[in-house]
Parts: sequence; structure tokens; C-alpha cells
Amino acid sequence: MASPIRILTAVPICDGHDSAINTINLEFIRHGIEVVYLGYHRSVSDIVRAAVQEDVRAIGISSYNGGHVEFFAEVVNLLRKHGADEIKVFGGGGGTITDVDATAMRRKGVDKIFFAGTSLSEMVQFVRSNYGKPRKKRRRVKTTDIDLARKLTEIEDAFTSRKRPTPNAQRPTSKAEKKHQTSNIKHQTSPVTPVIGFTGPGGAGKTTLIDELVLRFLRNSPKGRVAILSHDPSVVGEGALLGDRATMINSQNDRVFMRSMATRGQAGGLSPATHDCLALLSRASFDYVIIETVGTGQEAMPFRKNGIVDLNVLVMNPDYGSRLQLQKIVMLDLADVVVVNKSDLQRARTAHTEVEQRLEQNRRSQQLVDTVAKRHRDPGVDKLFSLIWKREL
Ligand code: B12
Ligand SMILES: Nc1nc2c(ncn2[C@@H]2O[C@H](COP(=O)(O)OP(=O)(O)OP(=O)(O)O)[C@@H](O)[C@H]2O)c(=O)[nH]1
Ligand SMILES: [Mg+2]
Repeated sequence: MASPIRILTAVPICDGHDSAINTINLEFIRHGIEVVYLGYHRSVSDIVRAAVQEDVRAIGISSYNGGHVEFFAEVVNLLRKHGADEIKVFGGGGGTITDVDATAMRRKGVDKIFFAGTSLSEMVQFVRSNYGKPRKKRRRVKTTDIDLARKLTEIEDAFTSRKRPTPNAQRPTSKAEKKHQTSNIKHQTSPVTPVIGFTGPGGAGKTTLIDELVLRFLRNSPKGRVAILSHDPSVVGEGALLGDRATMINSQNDRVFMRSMATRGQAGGLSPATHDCLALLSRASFDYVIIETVGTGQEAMPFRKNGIVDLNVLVMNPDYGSRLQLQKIVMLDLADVVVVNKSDLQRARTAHTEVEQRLEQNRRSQQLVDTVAKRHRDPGVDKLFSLIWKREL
């Protein structure tokens, strides 16, 4: 089976017209395309960085507020500068992009501009026939991010084409396990990258929280780098909207390597290729690796059996229901840290008390933290940050 086509879509800086691209994204994912959506008001460098890290086939830009000739051309130029000119650029902007503009843009290296009145199926057809062919063998590159991004694609593709019959065979082990395994080896020098796993129900604020923690990490560690492996579900047509990047603000930074993964048919919050991708990232030179699962249900325990994370963080929404629901959430037994996010909401106080009582029954040293991830400089997020980063992982 061929891997889904992966593309990135975005709206340029100083432009909030995202209704067209939202409709187009939906049509693409229904037709089996994986769309990494970067959101609106995005700069050329943010778009190119994301496209390189995500190793997409093409970038689709929707532009309405003018400056499109220069903006699209800058994206093409920066891709070239990074040695990533195999990533193609296309897009539209209704009547704001004239025929004359489109000709100028094509001359500057843009693949195709879609005008007002084009049907959605024409766009799907274009993407399939232009960006769906198997890739030619790619030359090795020196830039580490491009190289890393391509290796991650190879891992994902191998699982899709079933070249990896036994998933998890080379699963990474947690730092504790690795320590145990190597305790008899003298002079062990290679550093082991701590892996922090974030899970919890859809919309609880996992991505927003990770973004705020990354901000604190970047400030505390002026030269450090962090990797994020973020999951979103594949839909029935086998496409996926990989939308976590659209929520990220602080993580649009050269010191953050982020990769979005679709679950590609696997239940439980992760993708069949997650473990191998994680193994690769934890061997690369990052100070931390963060994983975000898909929004999960009561029975989910995405990090349990495999020991792939060093710290297990469950992010909850105060609106989980009642005490009875808390008895059913398996992750409440397994998490090292439980975060009640959205503490600005009315039910947050009650949620804190109920979750605290539930955790007491476990008789383990689990931490409970209340946060408001969407508020800058939230003291709860500060507390979580010190807990994670100052902890001996
Ligand atoms: C809807 C709309 C809004 C909504 C936006 C809602 C949203 N969240 O997107 C609201 C009301 C908020 C809005 C606000 C503004 N708008 Co307005 N808006 C429009 C409008 C009416 C439609 C745009 C649209 O979504 N079309 C629907 C899409 C699906 O169809 P389409 O545009 O024909 O695009 C086709 C192809 O090009 C292709 N396509 C488009 N993008 C892409 C991308 C890819 C990857 C692909 C493959 C294809 C593709 O898909 C379509 C298929 O047929 C246009 C006028 C118009 N008729 O175009 C003005 C328009 C774009 N807006 C305009 C302006 C000025 C503004 C404001 C600055 C107004 C103000 N003074 O406040 C603000 C700015 C907002 C901001 N933050 O950027 C101007 C821009 C003028 C310019 N560039 O010179 C326009 C042209 C109106 C006008 N004639 O003055 N706007
Ligand atoms: N009121 C409130 N809203 C928040 C808070 N944190 C995040 N949100 C909002 O909650 C919504 C979902 O946030 P995300 O960070 O995307 O949640 P998520 O858990 O990553 O979602 P999935 O990846 O889809 O499972 C967004 O609209 C955020 O702005 C918070 O502390 N308070
Ligand atoms: Mg998320």
C-alpha cells in the first residue's frame, strides 16, 4: 500500500482569511491526503521550517490580503536556500490573485495558482497527480533537520508498505530501563534523551500546554533543542488533519523540531511507526523529546506497556463528568503527573478536589497541578515546568 500524500497548508502573515483553506483541507483529508495545517498569519520562515521538518511533498498557500507575488516567491526561494526545493508550492486567493500575478508567480517557481470558481475535486486531482508519485531516490543532505525529517518519512513509509512486519521490534526503552540494561557496562558515555509523554482527552489543552512549556524551556536553555512528536487521528478516507502546529506559537522556532504523525489506522493514541520514530529522535541531539497522543478515551493507556516515556503526563479538562467518570479513567492510575488544565473554568475547583481524592486511593507519589495553559505566565504552568525540568528524569 502506498503512503498517503503529505502536504502542508497555511495562510500568510497579516492574513486571517482561513475559511477557504479550512474547506480545502477538509476535502483533501476526505480524499486520503494528510494535511499538516499551520494556521493563519504565518511567516515565510515558519512555513518553510515546518515544511522541511514535516518532509511534505508540497505547500498550499491561501492568500487574500495582497503581497502574494512576493510572499509565494519568498517561500520558493527559502526552500531553495535550505536545499529543499523538491517541496513544491501551489495555492490560491480567489479574485485577489490576477492572471498577470499568477504568470509572474509561476515564473518565480510556483507550481500552480487556482482561481475563483475552481471545483474542490479539481484541486484534489491536481495534488494526487502532481504530488502523489513515488519519490525518486533522494540525495543525502548535510542539514540535520532535513536528514532527520527524511529518515522519519522512511520509517513511516516502511510501516505503510508493510516492510516492517513486527511493529515495536526496535522499540526505544525508557531511561530507567536503559539505565538498568546498561548498569553493568563501564564507561557508558552516551547521553540518554528524556522522553515526556502527554496524553488526555481531545481538546483538554495538551498542545497549548506543551507550547507554553517549550517557551519556558527555550528561555531556560539558550542553546538547547527540543523535539515534539505530535499525533492526530486518521479519518475514514485515510487522510488526516494534522492540526497541532496551528495551536503552536512559541514552538515555531529553529530550536524546536516538530513532527506531526497520523495514526494511520492504529487505535490507542499513537501510530504504528511511533516507537521507531521516537527511537530515532532520542538518538538525535535533543535535550528533550515530547510526545503528544491523539485525544484519548477512558480506556486508553498509550504509554504503558512499552515503557517508551520517562514521564507520563495526563492532561484533563475539568468537565470530565462526575466522580464516577474518574473511577473509569485508566490513565489516572498510570500517570506520574496529572494536570487539571482550564482552571479558569467554573468547575475547576471541584475537579481539583475530586481528582486529588481519586489519586490518594492509588497511594503512589503522583503530582497534581492546576494550569491555565492559554494564559501567558500562568503560575500553574511554571510549577509544571519546574516539576518536569528540574526532576531527575
Ligand atoms: C469571507 C471574507 C472575509 C471573512 C473571512 C472569514 C475567514 N475566516 O476566512 C471576513 C469577514 C472575516 C473578512 C475580513 C476581512 N477581509 Co475579507 N473577504 C472575504 C471574501 C468575501 C471571500 C473570501 C473567501 O473565503 N472565499 C471563498 C473561497 C473558497 O473561494 P475563492 O476565494 O474564490 O477561492 C478559490 C480559489 O482561489 C481556491 N483557493 C483559495 N485558496 C486556496 C489555497 C489552496 C492551497 C488551493 C489549492 C486553492 C485555493 O479556492 C477557491 C475555489 O474556487 C473576499 C471577497 C471575495 N469574494 O473573494 C473578501 C476579501 C478577501 N476581504 C478583503 C478585506 C479587505 C478584508 C478585511 C481587511 C476587511 C476589513 N477592512 O476589516 C478583513 C481582514 C481580515 C483578516 N484578518 O485578514 C478584500 C481583500 C482586498 C485585497 N486583497 O486587496 C476582499 C477581496 C474583499 C474586497 N473586494 O475588498 N473577509
Ligand atoms: N479556557 C481555557 N481554554 C484553554 C486552555 N488551554 C487551552 N485552551 C483551549 O482549548 C482548545 C483546545 O486546546 P489544544 O491545546 O488544541 O487541546 P489538545 O488537547 O491539544 O487537543 P487535541 O490535540 O485535539 O486532542 C483551544 O481552543 C485552546 O485555546 C485553558 O487553560 N483555558
Ligand atoms: Mg493537540
